[in-house]
Amino acid sequence: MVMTSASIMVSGQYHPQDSILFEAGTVPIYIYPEPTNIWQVGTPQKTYLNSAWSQPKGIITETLVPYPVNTYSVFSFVIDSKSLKQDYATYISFMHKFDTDSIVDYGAIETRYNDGIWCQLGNESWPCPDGPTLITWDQDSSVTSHQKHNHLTKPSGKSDGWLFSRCHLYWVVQDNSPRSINYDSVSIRFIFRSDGTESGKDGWLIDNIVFGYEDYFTGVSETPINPLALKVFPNPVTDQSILRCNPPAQPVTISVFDRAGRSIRKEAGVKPENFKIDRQDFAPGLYLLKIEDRQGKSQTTRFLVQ
Ligand SMILES: [Ca+2]
Ligand SMILES: [Ca+2]
Repeated sequence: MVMTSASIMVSGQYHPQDSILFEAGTVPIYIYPEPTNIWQVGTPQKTYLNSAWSQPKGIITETLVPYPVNTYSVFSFVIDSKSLKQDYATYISFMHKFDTDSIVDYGAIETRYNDGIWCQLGNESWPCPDGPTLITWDQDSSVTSHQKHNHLTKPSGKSDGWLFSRCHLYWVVQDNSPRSINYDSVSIRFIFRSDGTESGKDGWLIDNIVFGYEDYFTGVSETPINPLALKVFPNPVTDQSILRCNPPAQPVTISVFDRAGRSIRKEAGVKPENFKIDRQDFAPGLYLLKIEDRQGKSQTTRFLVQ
């Protein structure tokens, strides 16, 4: 029986682990106690930010009045270890709506693991020593018009109604990375800043934050070639990586699949130790590599391209 590998791929399975709806009994939210902090959990009662996504509460830059000048407002929460599975992407999604002075007043989202240095999601300043190995965003989708927006890295200006945003945080995929992660906790914080000019605008409203882990390649069938250790090294791929196979395998067919389950490279009759992965051939993201021997036994490993 011959099956093509691509036909058995199922990608992008979301496994929500927890949610923050801002009604009772959700994940604890920490609103930083600085005097200028204006985040409030409550019922929005402003002109544009006039209602939560899930009733009655959301978190908002003041429930009643326009946001003030010179605010630096932060709230954070912790994602616990069950959402941080090795080899998976942690994801966070949320509903939001905003109205600010374009560019000068804006939001930002940051993450870190344990007590490390905060890393801004979408900021070009790279690397983030205590941030994810790779961050990717879905484009914002407007719930009202189905338009796509690109406010993700710096929500500013006026949203077209409610937006759905989702961010994928890829942590280290293998323990041979120079950064090995301790999966104790990951924190996320939302920041809102305003400058010294009064705007009379509503600010930022967020609701229905959901987080969990995202599994790729869940439909892959394997009949492991035992005993065989297979890994891409170094991983993540930053320049050129090789395939390590122990003990050395006979020539095999090697296939590489992208996150959507598409076969993007396939070579037959190749010795694993001769297989090279060049950074320049791949878009940043997570990939599955599958080797298959002449007896039809197969084995997979994953690698991340930065
Ligand atoms: Ca709510
Ligand atoms: Ca302003």
